[in-house]
Amino acid sequence: MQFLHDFAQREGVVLGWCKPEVDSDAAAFLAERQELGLAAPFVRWSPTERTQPGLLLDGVRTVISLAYPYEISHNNPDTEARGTIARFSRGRDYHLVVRQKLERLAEICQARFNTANIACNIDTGPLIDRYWAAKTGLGGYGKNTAIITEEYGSWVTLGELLLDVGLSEVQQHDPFMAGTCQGCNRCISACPTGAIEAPYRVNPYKCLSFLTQQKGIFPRHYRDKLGNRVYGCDRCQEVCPYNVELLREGIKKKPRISDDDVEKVYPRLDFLLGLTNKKFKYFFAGTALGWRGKAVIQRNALIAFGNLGYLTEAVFQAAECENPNLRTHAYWAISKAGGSKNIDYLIKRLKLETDPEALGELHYCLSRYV
Ligand code: B12
Ligand code: SF4
Ligand code: SF4
Repeated sequence: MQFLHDFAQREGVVLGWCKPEVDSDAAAFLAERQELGLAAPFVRWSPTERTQPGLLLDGVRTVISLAYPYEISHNNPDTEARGTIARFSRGRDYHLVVRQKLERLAEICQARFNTANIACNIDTGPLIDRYWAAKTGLGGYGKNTAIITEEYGSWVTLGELLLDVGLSEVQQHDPFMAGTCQGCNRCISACPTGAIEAPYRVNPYKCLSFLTQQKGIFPRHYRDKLGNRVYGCDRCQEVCPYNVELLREGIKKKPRISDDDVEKVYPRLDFLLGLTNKKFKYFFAGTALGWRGKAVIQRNALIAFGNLGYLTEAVFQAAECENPNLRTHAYWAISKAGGSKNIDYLIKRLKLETDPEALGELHYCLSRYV
């Protein structure tokens, strides 16, 4: 399948392909996670839909898995209070980039095999991307559940192309066969919240990546662990031996994010808190965190302020804004900074706060001081 090798080379991606054989172990694994209440709540597909490509494309005979390496270099530029955006969300939205690559490949397959019966799947689609990547041998599971490729470590995002044509050189790997992962357990030890409860088992409700994306109150017992992350978490990948060297060197094939884009990589926390809806769209539409909306990112920025022990006027403005969720997290940040002036400010807010949740937070924060 030289044309696939050529495509991968030209587009700077990794490809693997396999037959769409249904694997009952995978569906059983997903069903078990669901029964234990450990499936991510925003995934609405059933275990059967997630493991059977035939439900997405009638007559499917091949699944091509694609791994797209994203930008990973860039260091926090200066000492200003800044947040960190996880690498998969930096630069152009990977959903768009992977879809574009899959569509380009679809056009080539269409012309070559004279078939229009082709489907793309990415991220929010039914198929479980990592499973198909492992099955095609494109990469293998790490204990942190990430797919690790030889060339780009686990710094890749994934998608699939489904074809009603059989291909040669198919790889048929057993996804649940240990092999790629060196088993060093560094990811498990480094995870700030203990979310990797056992090898190959991540509890999403403990995972900071999940928590930074959830709306509402950020669980109090995980706020300290968040550090300055405002979207996603890379810790269990940063320590993986497959990734460490790449982090030092960067992924050379990819264009670097320009230095002008620093606010999309390490945004100043003040800048985030000052964003209007229009400005948020201007900066973050077209990135993978654009869909999440401004309020969640600002909530995370307030927690980051608290963890850095650093306050600016923007935090006090958030403590008096219209959004009770932001007020709640601003109170937490102010109380973390401590100091009699800040505590007096929180005491004054007791008389003015009307939202029950925010008032509860004020009482909690003050109980540590008075
Ligand atoms: C829900 C989801 C999440 C949830 C839950 C993740 C989880 N591990 O359960 C949350 C929000 C926490 C999350 C976080 C992240 N995610 Co996410 N996420 C998804 C999504 C939408 C569905 C995944 C899912 O439902 N998995 C179900 C669970 C049960 O599967 P699993 O945890 O991977 O478990 C597998 C292994 O345990 C394996 N297995 C089981 N037993 C055994 C035994 C052995 C011996 C072996 C070898 C394997 C094995 O089989 C399971 C089935 O795949 C996918 C996109 C998609 N459509 O697939 C992206 C996806 C998995 N996420 C991705 C990314 C990039 C991330 C983050 C790195 C983002 C970040 N920097 O913040 C983190 C990493 C956290 C982590 N350690 O997994 C990429 C993964 C790329 C890669 N290289 O693997 C995906 C594929 C998105 C994409 N299209 O590129 N994610
Ligand atoms: S850090 Fe070690 S145990 Fe974890 S995925 Fe990487 S090689 Fe495997
Ligand atoms: S992404 Fe962060 S919180 Fe989630 S499992 Fe990895 S290290 Fe733990």
